Amino acid sequence: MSKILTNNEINQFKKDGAIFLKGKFDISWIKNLEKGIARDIKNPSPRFKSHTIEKGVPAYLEDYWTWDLVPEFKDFVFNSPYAKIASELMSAKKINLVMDNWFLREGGSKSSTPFHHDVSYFDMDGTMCVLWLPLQPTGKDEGVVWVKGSHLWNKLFLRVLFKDGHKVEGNECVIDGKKYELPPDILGNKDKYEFLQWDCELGDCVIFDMRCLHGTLSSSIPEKTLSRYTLRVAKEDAKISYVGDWTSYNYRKSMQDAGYKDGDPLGGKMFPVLYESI
Ligand SMILES: O=C(O)CCC(=O)C(=O)O
Repeated sequence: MSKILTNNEINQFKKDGAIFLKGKFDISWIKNLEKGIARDIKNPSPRFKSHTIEKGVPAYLEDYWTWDLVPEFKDFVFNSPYAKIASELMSAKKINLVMDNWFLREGGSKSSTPFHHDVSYFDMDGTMCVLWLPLQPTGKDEGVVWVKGSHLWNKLFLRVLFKDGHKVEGNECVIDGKKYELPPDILGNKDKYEFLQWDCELGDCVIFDMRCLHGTLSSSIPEKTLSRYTLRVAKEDAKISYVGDWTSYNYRKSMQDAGYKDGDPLGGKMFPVLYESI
C-alpha cells in the first residue's frame, strides 16, 4: 500500500506532538460520522454525559466507547484511512483500537475543555495517538489547542474532569515507578507555552501524540454547535497497565470482566487490530 504522508509530516508529528493534516478524509466520512452522533444522541450509551452543570443552558456533551454500538462509527474505525495514517506517524507495524468518542459543544456553551493529556485516562502503556476530526468547519479559536512539544516532557499528569470546574482526580503519587503530577496551570501562564492551533475545513484533522497536552485556550464561545469525532489507537508496543484509581471508573471494570490482565498486549474484542503491515 502506498504511503499517505510525507516524511516531513511524520517528522513534524514526532517533534511537535500534534500535526494538522489537510483534506485526508473524504466528506462522506464526515457526513456519516455526523449521522452517527445524531443516532447516538437518540439512543446514547450508559457512558453519555453532559459536562455542563447548569441545566437549561447550551451544553458540552460527550459519549465514548460507542464504536460497537453505532454502525457509522464502526465503519469509520475499520475502513477509514486513519489506521494507516497512524501507522505511518508512529512507525508502527500494527495498529489496535484503543477507544473512540465524540464531543459536541452546543452554540453558546460556556463549558470548555480542561488542559490534559489523554494518556492518564487509560489503563494502557505504550505508543498511542489520537485523531481529532471536526465535523463542521471549526476556527482555531473554537476548538482545542495543543501545547507544542509537551509529549516530550517525560511527565504524567493526573486526570482532570471535563465537567465544569475541571476538578483534578486523585493525588500526586508514584505507581510502578511512574510519578503522576498535578497538571500545570496553562491558562494562568499562557506566555510560557507555545500553542499549536489550526482552522479546520471539512476533511481536515489534527492527529496528536497521546502525551500531548491540549485544551481550550480562547475564552470565545462558539456561535454554532460544533462536534468532533476522536479516535485513539496504539502501536504494537502497547500493553494493558492498570494504573491509578482515577482511571477505574467505568471502563477498568469492563476490561477486567472481559479478561484483560496487567501486561497483556492489546487485541481481542475490545481492542481489535485495525491495520497490520504485510
Ligand atoms: O474536542 C473536544 O472538545 C475535546 C477533545 C479532547 O480533549 C480529547 O479528545 O482528548
